[in-house]
Amino acid sequence: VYEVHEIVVQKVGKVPVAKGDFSHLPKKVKIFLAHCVQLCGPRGIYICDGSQEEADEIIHKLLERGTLTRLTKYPNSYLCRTDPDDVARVESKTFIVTPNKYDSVPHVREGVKGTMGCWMSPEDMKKELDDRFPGCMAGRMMYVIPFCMGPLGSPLSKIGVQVTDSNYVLLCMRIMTRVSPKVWELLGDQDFVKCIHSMGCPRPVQRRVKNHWPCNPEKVIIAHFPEERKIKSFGSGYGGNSLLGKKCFALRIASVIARDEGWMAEHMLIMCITTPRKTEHFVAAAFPSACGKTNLAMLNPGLPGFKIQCIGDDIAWMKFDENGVLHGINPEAGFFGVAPGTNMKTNPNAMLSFQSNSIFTNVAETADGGYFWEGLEDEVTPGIGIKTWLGQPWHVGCGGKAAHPNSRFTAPASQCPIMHPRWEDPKGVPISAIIFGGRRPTGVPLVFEAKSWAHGVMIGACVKSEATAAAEFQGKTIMHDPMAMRPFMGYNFGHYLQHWLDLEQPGRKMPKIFHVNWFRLDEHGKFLWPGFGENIRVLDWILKRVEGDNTIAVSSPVGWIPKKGSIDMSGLGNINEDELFSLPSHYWLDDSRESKRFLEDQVGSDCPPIIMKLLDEQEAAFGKL
Ligand code: GTP
Ligand code: SPV
Ligand code: MN
Repeated sequence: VYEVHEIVVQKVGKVPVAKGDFSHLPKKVKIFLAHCVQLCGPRGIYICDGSQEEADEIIHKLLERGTLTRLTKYPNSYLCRTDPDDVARVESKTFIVTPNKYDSVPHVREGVKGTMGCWMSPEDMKKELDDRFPGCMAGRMMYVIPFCMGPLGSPLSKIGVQVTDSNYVLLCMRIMTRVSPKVWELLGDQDFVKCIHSMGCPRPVQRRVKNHWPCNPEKVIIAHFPEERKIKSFGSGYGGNSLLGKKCFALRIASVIARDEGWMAEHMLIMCITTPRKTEHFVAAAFPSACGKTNLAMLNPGLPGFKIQCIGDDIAWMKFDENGVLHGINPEAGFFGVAPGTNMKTNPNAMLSFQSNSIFTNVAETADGGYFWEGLEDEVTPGIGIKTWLGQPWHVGCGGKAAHPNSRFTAPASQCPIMHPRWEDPKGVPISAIIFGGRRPTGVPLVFEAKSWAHGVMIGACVKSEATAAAEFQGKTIMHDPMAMRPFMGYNFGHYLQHWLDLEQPGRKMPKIFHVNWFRLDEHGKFLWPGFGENIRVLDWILKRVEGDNTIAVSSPVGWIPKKGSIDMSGLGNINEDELFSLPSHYWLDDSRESKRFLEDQVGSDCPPIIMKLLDEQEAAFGKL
């Protein structure tokens, strides 16, 4: 043990420790850092403590360099423009690495390209990484970030250590996770998730740096090693590619840990609804990226007598407790939310969360030092000068987009005015319903309810949505995004479905499962449903069902659907309820067949038979109508 320590100190000894006390770090951390130093060759090590002073120092540097612009309209808030080639997650370069391919991805039909995750063999990945990481931090500082996903000390929380050569990443990690020296104490000699991130732009730089945002788009790679609990990310500084606590750890690595330990790591918001009946319910909801989780989690109810409180807006870790009740925590500490569309009408609580201490990435800027994006037209001084996310002059009505469609705000969750007092409860909150949804322009009604847990798993497996700007896809194609987890699966999706099915056990109180669709269009391409705050009306119906109201639902081939008139439409004006709730047989026959084909092609023999059986039954039921 002593020798290991000596060797590590010698290896690290070559580079100065610019900040922090290397010698008192846990032994396993020292060994990890020695490996990172040897591999990446930084000019120094900076051990972060997460303090405000530390952030101030980094911000000062980034303002001088031009990476950040101060938004003078709000205290301690900044705009960051990335390289225009580094604006979203890169799914095609995101890999799960396991010796056995089928631990990572399902058996897809021969000749079909798998879409439920990308696998690479350890040997091939070694070649890719050897071509990128050696010396990748030359001339740069290596920041060491100790972070906790979940409340410090919660039995549901997990610890990670990220090294990165991006100080933007450090600033965002400080908001999105709990960065603290207490993590070192909590960690002791336990294992942790090892996160290595580099912009892939060693000095002297080879590539022209745009917007003071060094990156390496041609060489982006994001590699996950579930067995070693390790993540290596290269070439991109963008959110889901670089804030490794978020999608890489809290979903891809954590989904594997969750399977092994019997819990769930899901792409879900958690919210609390207090009804006029004074009942309080926590629900979790999974929608694909940019399909409305943040908006639902902070909804401003359009009906009187309801109160909404937020626990989390993107990721939920959930585990059945000793009484068989599913409890969930939000492993994150901040919001990395879609900016466009957010305004005081659609999501006032999000707006109030980022009035200070926030970072805005790829949004536009007003001449009076404020942020701007599509949707804020009525909330800025009329006629004010605007600079787009690319730095070009722009004004309302001149065409083109001011903000990138995937521009985001990064804000501390603690600043959201409606955080639930228990949002950091180490035990988590009891979950009474799970909701799936997506952008479904045709065929799919506003809400329906699964008939059983297994039926709910089938409904989750058939989640589809229009592609959004959160990843590299173009155009409005409808894509399968089962459980809203397609881009975030850490293991074979068929095994994941089986894991969900296996969670149903005697003595457990299984949450009811629902499907919602806020995005159905009429024949003119207009939304049939006002959405946002009015979604409370659907939640109201859902909660009445959770409370056991059997008078408001009727059976249909997709599950329970609202009895006519059972959703409160008061004050909404003209809603075409018949169209909003219709279940066109021809559509659902096609859709059932298409979903079966998807599962046969993409999940193959790994798909639990019950899922196919339930889809067969659905198809047969529509065939009879
Ligand atoms: P990620 O952070 O990518 O996981 O996204 P998200 O699921 O949190 O989506 P978010 O709430 O940020 O919403 C994305 C976009 O959908 C925004 O532009 C919203 O304005 C829009 N949106 C959200 N809810 C609704 C709704 O109820 N109706 C309509 N029409 N649009 C909505
Ligand atoms: C998503 O794409 O689902 C996000 C943003 O929440 S990112 O962190 O980039 O994954
Ligand atoms: Mn998300």
